[in-house]
Amino acid sequence: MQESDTENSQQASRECVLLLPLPLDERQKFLNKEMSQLLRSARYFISKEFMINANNSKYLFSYHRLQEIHYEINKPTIIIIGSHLTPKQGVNLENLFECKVIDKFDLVLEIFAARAMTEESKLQIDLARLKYEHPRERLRLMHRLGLDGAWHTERSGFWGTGENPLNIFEARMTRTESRLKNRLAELSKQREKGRFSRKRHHHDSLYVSIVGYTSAGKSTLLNSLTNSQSSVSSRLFETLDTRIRSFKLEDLKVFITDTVGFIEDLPTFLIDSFKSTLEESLAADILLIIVDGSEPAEYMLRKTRVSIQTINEINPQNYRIIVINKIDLLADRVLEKQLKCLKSHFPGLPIVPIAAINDIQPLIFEIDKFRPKQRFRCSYSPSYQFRSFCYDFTCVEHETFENSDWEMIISLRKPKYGIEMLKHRAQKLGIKIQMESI
Ligand SMILES: Nc1nc2c(ncn2[C@@H]2O[C@H](COP(=O)(O)OP(=O)(O)OP(=O)(O)O)[C@@H](O)[C@H]2O)c(=O)[nH]1
Ligand SMILES: [Mg+2]
Repeated sequence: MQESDTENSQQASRECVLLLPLPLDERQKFLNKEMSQLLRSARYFISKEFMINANNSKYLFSYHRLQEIHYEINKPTIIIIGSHLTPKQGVNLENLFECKVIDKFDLVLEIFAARAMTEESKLQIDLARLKYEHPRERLRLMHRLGLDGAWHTERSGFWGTGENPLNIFEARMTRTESRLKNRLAELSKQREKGRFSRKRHHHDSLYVSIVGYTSAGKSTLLNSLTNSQSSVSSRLFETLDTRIRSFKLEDLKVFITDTVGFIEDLPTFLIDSFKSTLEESLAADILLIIVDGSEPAEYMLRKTRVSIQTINEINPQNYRIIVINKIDLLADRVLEKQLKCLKSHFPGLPIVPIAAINDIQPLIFEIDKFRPKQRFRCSYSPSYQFRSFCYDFTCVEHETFENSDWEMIISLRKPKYGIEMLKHRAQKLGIKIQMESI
């Protein structure tokens, strides 16, 4: 595992001026806070920061305030906007400040581009960048040609046939986009072949996928489960390329995938560009949705919601478990509160608390439940405590209650261990049980 934060902060040398929307609600507060994390991850150093009323459709921010700032900051080299800009707003701000203007999406793309290692993720980023730049480049070109405000079709006769620079530009964009898409389709087909051959060879294996908000601890969990050395950092979007590793749970081989993290407030076309990779990563038997339990409850809930929404967009039909991570940083009382909070907002989803760095046993136990099952009839002297223990640790299929004996039909994935555990519990509670394989 490599922790490279110190190194990163030393390299954080690009200076920028940050313009944030004045936070009028909790969501904007959260997004502004996240913006500084994104800047740190992209190695920017903020020389000045301003919060401005976002009440102007042409420039996003109050024009009057922007002029004051322009005067105050003299000659900035880079201005970063803590929000998304329409192409028109982006170009207007560039013209106003006469310098490079980067919005939130642009910034995320920069981070992604710096992390991309494989041909596929590089192409996916190129495609997203092309879609982002296309309308902006067109506006810049129109500005240079003195066509501001006029749509090129309105002036089609102006350049003579085939000479219109806007038509040439559009044709170039279309060619580049289809070249990128074709190559991505080829790569996707190759991956599909790999996946099928893996499934054919390991048909009795279990496929698990780790997903969740960026920096929740996905790669740390992958490392702990498989004893590997994927890069881990508090920088956002440390992982970009999907990784598949495997580990053994006794006789059961488990394949586990770690992939790009999610974030709130990204345009769908970025998710679209990564869709095929995400689709493959999410095509697993179990989806582990990792959340950082050490964050304040409202952030934890917000990030869990974003993760589940993003997953739902891809719509995989598989079993989901919420894994609350970093519990080593929590007092028992706080953990209880966080668990309660998750349970009430996401009813029906099992929740497993872990510390990916050093305490993953509860998750292994949960994954192990997916082993093929063996069924038993379990008769026991009436005890509500024992009954609720069975509900927690086995799969109860049916139960009957007679005066002297209660009975359950249960199934166990690891019969030897399960029977031992039930007997041990019964002994502690001072009740009699009888187990019979059926
Ligand atoms: N205290 C504590 N820190 C953890 C735990 N798990 C992860 N971390 C820290 O959380 C940070 C993010 O961990 P990563 O594993 O890189 O998170 P990720 O979800 O893979 O992040 P991205 O790849 O950026 O999406 C790192 O600084 C880890 O050391 C944990 O159980 N306890
Ligand atoms: Mg990671």
